[in-house]
Amino acid sequence: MTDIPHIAEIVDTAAHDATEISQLSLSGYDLTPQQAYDVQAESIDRRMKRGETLIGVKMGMTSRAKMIQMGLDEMMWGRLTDKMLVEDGGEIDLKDYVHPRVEPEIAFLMKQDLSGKVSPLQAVEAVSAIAPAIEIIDSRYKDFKFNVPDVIADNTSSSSLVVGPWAKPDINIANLGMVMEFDGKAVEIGSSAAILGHPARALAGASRLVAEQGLSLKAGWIVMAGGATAAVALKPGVQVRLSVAQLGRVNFSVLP
Ligand code: OOG
Ligand code: MG
Repeated sequence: MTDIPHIAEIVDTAAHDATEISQLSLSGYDLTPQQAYDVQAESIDRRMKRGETLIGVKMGMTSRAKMIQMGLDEMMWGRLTDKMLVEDGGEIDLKDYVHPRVEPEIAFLMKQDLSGKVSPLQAVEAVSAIAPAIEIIDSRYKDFKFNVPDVIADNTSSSSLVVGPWAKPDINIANLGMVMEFDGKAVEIGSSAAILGHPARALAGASRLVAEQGLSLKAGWIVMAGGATAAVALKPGVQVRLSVAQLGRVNFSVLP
């Protein structure tokens, strides 16, 4: 028997206390992907019992750059809560994280509920706005190493997100240049096309994958499309900025 509540407590405590743990798969917990999603759901329930609310979902492994960096090739998703939001222009403290990295992303704001198999076009029709966004991922596992069930159980390394100004959804987001800077110097340069050829495919993927867990994307939720480039490790005192062509900029800084 796999003790889902016990494993959920392990990953939740690690995330809450920002403490490193060893991979579940190396600690005698060999989960199936479904059991890993059960652990994730239960660990987020624990956060909700502490007063957090669900604000959306994030997609992971939607670009080749991310798949190559992490050595995984399966699209996955995680849950976002209100406590994970960092305001545009805000500050974070590295002591609240284990070994955080940042990723340049695109965020969707849902206009209506969406669930199940939909085309990318149907997916964008359910959106009310689009924004440039930075995801701060922070695997709770030692050395940022994991297999697919490990990372799904750990809420796909979800830690924080910074969302920029919302734009009308009629902008063509197929191929927008994305530049992520540390202190004004480009550290990653990419395109929204790196996200499955078009970020709308990530949104359609989110709709399909949450339905497999009996859920739907809700009106008012944020959906993060996934990193367009490899993730970059944060350093004390760094100012991080993402500029996305036509969508604008989003930034935050790390306390020294
Ligand atoms: C898993 C999360 C991946 C993305 O945008 O691809 C992710 C990880 O790399 O730690 O957030
Ligand atoms: Mg991400």
